[in-house]
Parts: sequence; C-alpha cells; structure tokens
Amino acid sequence: MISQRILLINPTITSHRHARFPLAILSLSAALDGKYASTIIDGNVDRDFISTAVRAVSDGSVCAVGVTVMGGPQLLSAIAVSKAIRERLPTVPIIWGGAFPTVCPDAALNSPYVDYAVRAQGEDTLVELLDALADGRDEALDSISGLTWRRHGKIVHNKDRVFSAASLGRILPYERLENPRQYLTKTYLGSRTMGYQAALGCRFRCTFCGVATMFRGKMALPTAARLEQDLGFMKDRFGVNGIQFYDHNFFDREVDMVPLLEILAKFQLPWWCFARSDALVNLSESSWALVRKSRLRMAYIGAESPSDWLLHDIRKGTSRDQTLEAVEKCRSHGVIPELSFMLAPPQDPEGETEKTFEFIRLIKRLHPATEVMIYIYTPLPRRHDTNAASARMSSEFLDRAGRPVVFPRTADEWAEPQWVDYWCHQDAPWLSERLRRRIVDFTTVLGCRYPTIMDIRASAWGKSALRALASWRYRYQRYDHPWELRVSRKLIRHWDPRVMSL
Ligand code: B12
Ligand code: SF4
Repeated sequence: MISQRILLINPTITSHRHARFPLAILSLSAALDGKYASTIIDGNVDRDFISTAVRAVSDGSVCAVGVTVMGGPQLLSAIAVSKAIRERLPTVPIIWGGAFPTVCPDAALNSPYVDYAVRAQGEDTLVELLDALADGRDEALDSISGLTWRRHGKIVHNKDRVFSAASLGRILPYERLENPRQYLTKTYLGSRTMGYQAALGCRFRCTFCGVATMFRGKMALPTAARLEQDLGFMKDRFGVNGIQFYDHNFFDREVDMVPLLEILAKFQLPWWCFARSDALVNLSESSWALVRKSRLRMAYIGAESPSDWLLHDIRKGTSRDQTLEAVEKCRSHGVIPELSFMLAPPQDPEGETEKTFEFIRLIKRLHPATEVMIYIYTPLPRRHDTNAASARMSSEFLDRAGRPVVFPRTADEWAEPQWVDYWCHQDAPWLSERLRRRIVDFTTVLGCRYPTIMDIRASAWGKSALRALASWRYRYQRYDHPWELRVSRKLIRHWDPRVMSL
C-alpha cells in the first residue's frame, strides 16, 4: 500500500513561454509509482512555486522533498525553495539531484538546506533512499550507490551507481502536470514543439562536459517500437508538430540508428538534435536520405574550437576538418548546422578567441545559414573532491590578476553572479574586461549580420534591416562598440540565438 508522498520540484529556470516538460521529475515520478505517491511542482509554469511548495509540505503529508537542480539560474531558485521549506518544516528531508549536485556534490552538501545529493541517474537511488528513510536506519544509507550524505556531520560519497537503461521502459506520466499542452511551444520547428529525450547518456567522455560526469561514457538507445509509440502518442494526444530531441548525442552508431531514423522518416515531424561532427561525416548516403526524409531541420554540433590541440586536450575526439566537412554534409542535405564554440580557453584566451572568430567567418562564407553559438570555455570542477579540485585547478589556471582560480565550496557561493555566469559559459575568471567586451561585441555584430532563423518573433523586414545595418561592420571587422546594433536589436525585438537554443 502506498502510504507516503514525496514532493518533486523543478525550480524556475526559464520563462513560462519557454517552459519545457520537466523530464527529470516526470521520470522520477514514474519510477516511484507503486511505492510512493508523488506531487509535481514546476516553477517554470507556477511563478509562485515557493509558496505552493511550502503549502504542500505544511500539512505534514509529505515524507521528503526532491529538487532538480541545474547550475546557473536554477540554482538560485532551488536554494530559495529549499530554504523556505527548511524554515517552515525543518524535519522534512530535502534531496537534490540533477546536473549541479552531480558535478558539485560537496558544494550541495555544504549547504544547511540540503540533506542528500543524488549523483547521476536518480530513479533507483531515490527509491532506495526513501526506503532507507522510512526504515529510519543510518546504516541503510551506506549501501545506496550514487548517494552523497552526511554521517555525523561529515560528507560521505557512496560509490557511483552503475548505468541503468531501466527508465527507457517507463512511460512518463504527463497527465500529472497541470495542463500538459502548455509545454508545447511555438518555434521554427512547428507551432506545437515538444522537448523529448529518446536515448540515455553518451559514449564519449569530453573533459569539459557535465554529461560525461553523469554517464561516464555509457549510453542506451530506445527500441524503434518505443520511439514509434511515443511519437504516435505525442502526435495524437498533443498534436505535436515539431520535436527537440534532448538526447545528449543523437547520432550514435549508424547500424543502431537506422531503425530509429526509419521511424522518424515515417512521422516526418521537423526535428532538432545534438550531434557530433564525426558521426555526421561518417553517415552513409542511405542514412542521409532517411535524415532528409525525416525532416531534420537543425543539428547542434559541438565544434568547440578550430584548434586541434584544444580538441585533443578536452578529449573531444573530433577535428577542425571534421567540423568543416560536417557543415558541408549538412548543407548538401538541407540541414542547418548549429555550431557551438567555446572561446577564451585559459591557455591563450586572446589568441584562441581571434582564431575562432576567423574560423566562424570562414564557415559563414562556406554556408551562411549555419547558426553559431558562442560560449566561454569554463571547465568544470572535478567531482567528489572540491578541495583537491581547487588545488589542481590552482596550479592549472590563473585569474585575470594572476591568482590561482579557486572554485566555490558551497551552493550559496556558486549562486553568486560571477559563478552563475561561469556555469552558463558567459564569463571566466581569466577573461580580461577588454576580451569579454570584444566577445560580446563580435557576438552582437555576427548575430545582426546573420539573424537567427530560430527567432520567429522578429519580423522579416526587421531582420533585413539588422542585416543591412551590420554588414559594413562585419565586412571590415569593425566589431567595437556596436551601439547602433544594440539599440536596433532591442527595437526590432530580435533574440540572441542562445535564448532559443539549448
Ligand atoms: C531541457 C534543458 C534545459 C532547459 C530546462 C528545462 C527544464 N528543466 O525546465 C533550459 C533550456 C531552460 C536549460 C537551460 C540551461 N541548461 Co540545460 N539542458 C536541458 C537538457 C537538454 C535536457 C534536460 C532534461 O530534461 N533531461 C532529461 C532528464 C530525465 O534527465 P536529467 O535532468 O539529467 O535527470 C536525471 C538525473 O539528473 C537525476 N535527477 C535530476 N533531478 C533530480 C532530482 C532528484 C531529487 C533526484 C533524486 C534525481 C534527479 O535523475 C534524473 C533521471 O535519471 C539537458 C541535456 C540532457 N539531455 O539532459 C541540458 C543540460 C542539463 N543543461 C545544461 C546547462 C549547462 C544549461 C545552462 C545552465 C547553460 C547552458 N545551456 O549553456 C542553461 C541555463 C541558461 C539560462 N540562462 O537559463 C547542461 C548541464 C551540464 C553541466 N555543466 O552540468 C546540460 C547537460 C547540457 C549539456 N550537454 O551541456 N536547459
Ligand atoms: S560528445 Fe557531447 S554530450 Fe558527449 S561527452 Fe562530449 S560534449 Fe558531452
């Protein structure tokens, strides 16, 4: 018999208009079924979610609270809701899971309003944790893989949980959300675009990527039957006409992908996904034919850098030439490549940034429709051991004043503006003010010279005006202080592509 209820919270991370299905807490809710009842609160649609959450725990019917936490802006709302619950009902256990506690479990536990941090996949860990809490024995906590907790005030990291593909077999309980249709957004893909994850994990282990910390090189694909069932459900039940695939890396081994591409080609719903350049370059012509038929509109490719030494350093496993080749492949098959770059690595911030600008200009000459996402290279602190990580990072990286970079040790410190920017790849301690300005200016000029197709709000004439206004600056590389573009962009209400992408 189900006697206990857990509250699952997705703290606010974005506007109501951009809210996506809160897949993490839906997946957890599905895994709890049959053992624990769950109530879902989504801070992206309930703008007063902290009061809602406090009200929900106040009557004493909730045995624990689970909060999903991504670093960056969501950390602030996660802290706020956790503090409010702790204050109202100090005895209710508060459990954090998601990207932030996976990468920074010490910082999460160094916060008085977090009792347990669940690292990586959370379904099984959560069930075992709730069972142990119901049991009331601390010893039971010891054996729960993937859990970070406090034993007599000291932080303990249990061993990592082994990768599990079990969640691929569960159907998400969308009906538990208030009005599921409000999560379908109007995008360039379709008037009812849905965020959906088909596969789990990624078989690569790029050193800068939180996905590698979470999955440690493991991945699992759904069966073609499962994909077909979900797409059919989404189309019939919600009228979905566009899909953003959240799979960390959509194109896995070609032989395994073909059955999935065949399903996508059957539905022909315009779609978007994350992909690697090497996978696209090596795709056979018959698979490309399926890709075309399936209406893949845009592929987000982590190009990261034009420097092969850096790509090697971060263990990306791709090369500059593969990026160029992937752009060409996409062009010839009618897919828009969306390339993301990481600028200003600490080893040579200025030099690498200028080199990347040149590479972007080259790509724009080859395929002007290419979308470009510009981020700052912000390596993650190492897991499990913030102090040792800080020490290691100290010897590796210096800030703009020449002092060793020391990462935050608590969630509150990570919530400070400069570290929120760090998590969002907007700023880094080694970036000089001059270089930061130059990157912002280049991004503005590029974004106006080539307005993103993802922005469906700005008018066609507005985009043409921006393009015309920015063309001399782009042509003569006069990026400094593009104040007229900034003003025009505001007037025309043209979005930065990073607002629309992921
Ligand atoms: C959708 C999405 C968003 C949405 C958020 C939608 C929402 N939640 O309402 C938006 C677009 C707002 C967003 C923003 C950001 N995102 Co985001 N996002 C994603 C994406 C594509 C899918 C997340 C998802 O739903 N996954 C599916 C669920 C099932 O998996 P999950 O969240 O990992 O949950 C599992 C475990 O983590 C764990 N778990 C999670 N929560 C909890 C809670 C409890 C209590 C427990 C026990 C367990 C648990 O159990 C779950 C099931 O196994 C992921 C990539 C991905 N595929 O995961 C990136 C990702 C999470 N985002 C990331 C980042 C960095 C961001 C940003 C902070 C910056 C950026 N994009 O560059 C921004 C913030 C920018 C800003 N200014 O707001 C990174 C995190 C990496 C890292 N460094 O750790 C990811 C992994 C993308 C990437 N490859 O880099 N994002
Ligand atoms: S291939 Fe992409 S998702 Fe996978 S580890 Fe590398 S950067 Fe992360």
